Amino acid sequence: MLMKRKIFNALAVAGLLAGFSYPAFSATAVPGDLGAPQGAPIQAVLTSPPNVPPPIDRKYPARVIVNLDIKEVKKEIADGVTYDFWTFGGTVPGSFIRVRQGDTVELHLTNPPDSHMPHNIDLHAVTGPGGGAPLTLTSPGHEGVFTFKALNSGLFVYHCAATPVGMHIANGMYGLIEVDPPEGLPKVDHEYYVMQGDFYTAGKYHDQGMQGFDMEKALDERPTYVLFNGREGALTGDNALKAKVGDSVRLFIGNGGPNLVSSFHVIGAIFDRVWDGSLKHYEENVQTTLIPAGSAKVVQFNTPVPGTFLLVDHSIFRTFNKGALGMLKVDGAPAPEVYAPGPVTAMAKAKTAPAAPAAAAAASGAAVQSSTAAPAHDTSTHAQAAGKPADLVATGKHVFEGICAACHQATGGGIPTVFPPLAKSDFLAADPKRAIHIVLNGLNGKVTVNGEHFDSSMPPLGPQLTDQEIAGALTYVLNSWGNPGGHVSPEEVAAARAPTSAH
Ligand code: HEC
Ligand SMILES: [Cu+2]
Repeated sequence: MLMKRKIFNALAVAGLLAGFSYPAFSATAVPGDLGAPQGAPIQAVLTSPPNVPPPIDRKYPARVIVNLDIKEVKKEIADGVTYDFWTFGGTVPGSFIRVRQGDTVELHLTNPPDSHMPHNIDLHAVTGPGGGAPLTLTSPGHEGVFTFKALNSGLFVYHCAATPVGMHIANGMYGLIEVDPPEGLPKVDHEYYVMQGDFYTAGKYHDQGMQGFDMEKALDERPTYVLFNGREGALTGDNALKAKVGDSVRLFIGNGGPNLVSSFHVIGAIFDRVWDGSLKHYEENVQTTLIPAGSAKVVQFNTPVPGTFLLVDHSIFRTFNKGALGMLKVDGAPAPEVYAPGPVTAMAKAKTAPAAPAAAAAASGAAVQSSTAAPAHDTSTHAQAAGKPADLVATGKHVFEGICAACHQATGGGIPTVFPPLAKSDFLAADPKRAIHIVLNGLNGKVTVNGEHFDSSMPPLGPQLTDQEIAGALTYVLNSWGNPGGHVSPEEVAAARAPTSAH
């Protein structure tokens, strides 16, 4: 690095000696250059994820000052698991930077005295060797400064490139810089900042306590965690991204790596537009978009239907077993003309007594893996014949594994922060009959199960399951995994379906 720096300086000096002087170049001769900076220098607005600085409506190129502070911080990577992160601005990903094409960016990188490492910054928005890294290598207690002109519009990754580069990135040293085109981007209701990264801890997934970096796992590209915004749960529950029915949402979505390529997908949404590179051209109607390590895309979609939409890496074990899960909660009235359960068939009606309020189901977006609902129908004939508790449990096991296990897991253990456990659930034990209403009508909002908080949504299953099947599933749950036992009868389910019909 030092070597390169010397060579670079030597070349610059040689250039000057040879009679070059930079202003002698015509400013507009460089493609993408919009001329000399005008007006007083501007202090860049930086934001922490998932927030994005406001769009730039300035009509001229300016000199923009970016003050980026390195922070080495100990933080939770998952509940009860801590990790020593290295960051730009204290967060993973680092502070979001937004400038306009043609701007001259003066970047100040400070490394505080209590840091342990030298760091630098390579911005993919830079045209110049090393993207700024050789000019910004900064020891603890120092500041590195360099200036570049943002010649290309687009969304770009920045990262630390100090040795060992992989380790600096694996520890969280990356972020995004958006270079708005001169005419700006189309207006949307929400812009959010999300970045995927893979993490290599000494212990296994969810091993508690402080976890060090595991170089061997990193070399083998075997991450312990794959995360959005540097922490499991950074974008779920209370931290979910938010929108209202009818809004337009734009995600600035990056992948810091260091190793994995992301198959970014939002369950239940189609990206109306995906920009890669130039913000002039876009792909339409994209279901899953590939984001290479060290790259970023802008995706945009509308939210006409309420509910919870899951942000995932469609290399899906990463989502359900390594933490790569985010949520977008869309509030508003159901839109049954776009998304609704049913229509309920005559046969289903006969089985289920008065039909449950079907439109409510449309409000629930948690229809994750809802195709697993199919096996339940195989059991329905059998279920109709079943009556004794032993048969109920057999039916119930089948229903549970076909439907409930998709979320609550076959072990009943649930998924931290997203799906509560049913095994030894204190919430279930406190009022087993309440569970009948939960399965019939779904459950939204905050619940606490075994001390863990959940703020998610379970879809109503009343329209889809018979009284027999629901009674069976709950009886099976109550008698499995060390739960207190007990029995829910089909009659109790039938009564709960129609609490007000007293004829
Ligand atoms: C699509 C995912 C999903 C499916 C399928 C599902 N649940 Fe749930 N369930 C949830 C979520 C999410 C919650 C917590 C809702 C909240 O946070 O408000 C929940 C909560 C519960 C609770 C109360 C909390 C607890 O842990 O005791 C019970 C009981 C329950 N579900 C039982 C079932 C049963 C039985 C089935 C199958 C018949 C089932 N669920 C199917 C997602 C699901
Ligand atoms: Cu670094």
